[in-house]
Amino acid sequence: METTVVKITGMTCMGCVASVKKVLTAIDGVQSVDVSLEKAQATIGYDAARARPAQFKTAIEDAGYEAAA
Ligand SMILES: [Cu+2]
Repeated sequence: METTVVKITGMTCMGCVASVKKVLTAIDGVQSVDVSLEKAQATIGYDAARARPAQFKTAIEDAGYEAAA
């Protein structure tokens, strides 16, 4: 399993955290998601054969937040 950290701008409450976690968890190949409001980041564990980091950024942005790898 690969792990990547994505910085996220725009999360203001636990609802945002839940939204981000939901969209990331829905991506095929994602095995674990830890979203921190304090650190403004998501730590994502994934199968590199099935998911690519670019997908995480897109999913976060589609959910209404800014993402930077
Ligand atoms: Cu919120």
